Amino acid sequence: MNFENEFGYNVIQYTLVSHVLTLGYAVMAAGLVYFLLTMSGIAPRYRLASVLSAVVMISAFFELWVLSQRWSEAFAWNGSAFVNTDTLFSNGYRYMNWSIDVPVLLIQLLVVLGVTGRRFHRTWALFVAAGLAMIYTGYAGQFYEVDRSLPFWIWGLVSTVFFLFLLALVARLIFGNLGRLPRAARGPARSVWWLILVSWMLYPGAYLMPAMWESADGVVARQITYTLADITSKVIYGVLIGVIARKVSAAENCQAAIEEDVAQPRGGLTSATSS
Ligand code: RET
Repeated sequence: MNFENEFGYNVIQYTLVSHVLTLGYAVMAAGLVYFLLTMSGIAPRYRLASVLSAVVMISAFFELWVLSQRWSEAFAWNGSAFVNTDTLFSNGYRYMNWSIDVPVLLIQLLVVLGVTGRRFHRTWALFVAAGLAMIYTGYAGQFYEVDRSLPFWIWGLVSTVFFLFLLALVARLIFGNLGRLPRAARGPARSVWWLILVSWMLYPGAYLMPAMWESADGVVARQITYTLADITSKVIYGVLIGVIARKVSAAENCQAAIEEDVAQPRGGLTSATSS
């Protein structure tokens, strides 16, 4: 039993969730095309960042697709509301997806910040270990979200410790490497920090939703929160990582990156002054 299976839904509530889950996987498909097609403007040594964005898109696409299918199978119209069938809806699929995406998202950061050698492997291992620990302790806790007995709070708390550790690691990594980035890439790198801070915080918010808003509207709010978190932490994040990779590539004299830089001034007069 999960939070979502506790309630019946009116037409608006049911359809909102259905639409928002569809938006989720549609954005992942769009992101996949974007990341693959913009790869050519990045120097080969940073292209791994685009490949990893594509990996994130594929895994999230399938997870959100399955979740969306589950939503429509788990409830049926009974003449006055959408009520439970014998299929359960579960956010557990999301946690399985995070076990792929969280390590991959963090490794992208190492690639574009130009961390190499022993430092790369050490931070890589810490990211994977702390990321998986955060996810699987949270996964254990979410099984108790309906009665919210002790395990819900204990596992949630343990997961939060790993989360804070990861945030500290990311902050140190970004701000410690800012000086090694070309000037044009420093702004986007700072934005990546704020994006991670805000978008990752939405996930514990969704975990806590049963405790804050125990109703069908709470379920709608939770799925909107998850989708917002997914789009920002995976797609917008990937776009920013790509911007950094292109700036670094251009600064390292990668011809393709220089030619594809749409923000590069064209020279000459603008149409407003020339006419
Ligand atoms: C849990 C359990 C409750 C406490 C905390 C959590 C944090 C989850 C996070 C998930 C991030 C997921 C991402 C996925 C992208 O693909 C596990 C909900 C702190 C931070 C970034």
